[in-house]
Amino acid sequence: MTTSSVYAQRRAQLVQHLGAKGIALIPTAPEQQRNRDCDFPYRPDSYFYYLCGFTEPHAWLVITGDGRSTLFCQPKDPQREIWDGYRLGPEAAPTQLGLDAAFSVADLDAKLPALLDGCDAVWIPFAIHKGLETRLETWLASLRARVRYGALCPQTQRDLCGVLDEMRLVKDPHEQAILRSAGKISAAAHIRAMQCCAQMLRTGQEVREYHLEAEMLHEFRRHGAQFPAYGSIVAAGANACVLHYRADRGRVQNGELVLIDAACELDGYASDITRTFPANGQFTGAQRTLYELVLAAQTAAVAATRPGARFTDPHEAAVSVLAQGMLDVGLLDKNKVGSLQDVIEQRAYFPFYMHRTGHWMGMDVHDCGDYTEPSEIGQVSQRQDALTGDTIKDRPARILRPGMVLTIEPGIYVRPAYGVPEAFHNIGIRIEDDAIVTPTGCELITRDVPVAVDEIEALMRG
Ligand SMILES: [Mn+2]
Repeated sequence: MTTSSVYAQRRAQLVQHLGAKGIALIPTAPEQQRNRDCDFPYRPDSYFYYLCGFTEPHAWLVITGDGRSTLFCQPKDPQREIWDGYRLGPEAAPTQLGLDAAFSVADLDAKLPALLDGCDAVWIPFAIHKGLETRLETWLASLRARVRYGALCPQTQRDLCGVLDEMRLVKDPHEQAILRSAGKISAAAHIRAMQCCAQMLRTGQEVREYHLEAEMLHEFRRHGAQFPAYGSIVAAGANACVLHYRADRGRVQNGELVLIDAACELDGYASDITRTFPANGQFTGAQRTLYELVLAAQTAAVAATRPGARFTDPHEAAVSVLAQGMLDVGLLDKNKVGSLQDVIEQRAYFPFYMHRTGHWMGMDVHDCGDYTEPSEIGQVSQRQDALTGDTIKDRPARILRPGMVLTIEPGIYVRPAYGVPEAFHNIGIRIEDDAIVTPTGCELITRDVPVAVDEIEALMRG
């Protein structure tokens, strides 16, 4: 299957939802200025890219219920191309991208009213593109001005995100292949950073968090990945207890752990890996105790990730292992918090484990897709949260199906506090892998970098 037929297939699937007289308008992302004369590196909008694979800015895709796809893109311009680079241009776009027609983006205002004429519903992604609604209103107003001459205005506007989110939630083979490649590159980067860290310490060099970040970025780019998929976290020692810490200039000390949550984006698809390792390549007893606990929680969560299970099942499996472990190692005092069941019900584990065990992953690292099962959306139950007292509305969680992709990332974070064993103070551990749900269970696509204590120690040993 050619790449352009992958996109054609997705557009055909979308057309099924639009209705014969529907029309969908999908702009790509705007360029974003970073500071004077400098833009952020350009990345196309995920929905737009998903439907046509086109990466230039200033482009719109229009898909109509009769199955036709029209692209509006930057016109050829020899002068601008000297400065900004090659443009595909509307003449070459239909053949190159497998579309029915293409025009200059400068013709949008002239062409859109005619394309909207006679349509019954306009589908746009709601609340994503600033100014889109205003732009659409201009086109609708100019169409309405012509009703006397027989023009027909659409009656409804509908959110395109719902339909596309459902499609994007289940990854096709083309997407799964890119996700696997992204996972491999990111895994190699983690190994590189681990080995570099131990090597530098062995040779008496000063190690800073940014040294390890640099190794990660080097490895991403070396294999063709365009960007990091999100802001890299490289946290030495106590910094690992700050969940959204960024790679900074903290000193990596012999004897401490390092937590790295960093991964690349390849051809529009994210990966998301966290590893926690001893800076010098050897876990201490206390580090190992907590690490093995988080790993056991991850193993339980992986086992719970299979078709037919709920999205929340891996989280509940991880929480159960972590909570029991917290009682066993003395992070929680049985005399104060009671049994395992009490710990879970009262969320007594929360000071040490305060985030969810995973999220959807795809083009966006926190990918789109409903976390509630669509067929059970009406089954709402209410409960009081044990910690905050807030009323929480629970709806049945999404049922996992083959092709869904999610992260599995339990952790434990111990800030110094009265009553918490001192040996565990300032230890922060997270282990994160990316899983594709398969017909029988799940495939971990990021395990080229190991998680077992002895395997990590082995690869960091000279
Ligand atoms: Mn993640």
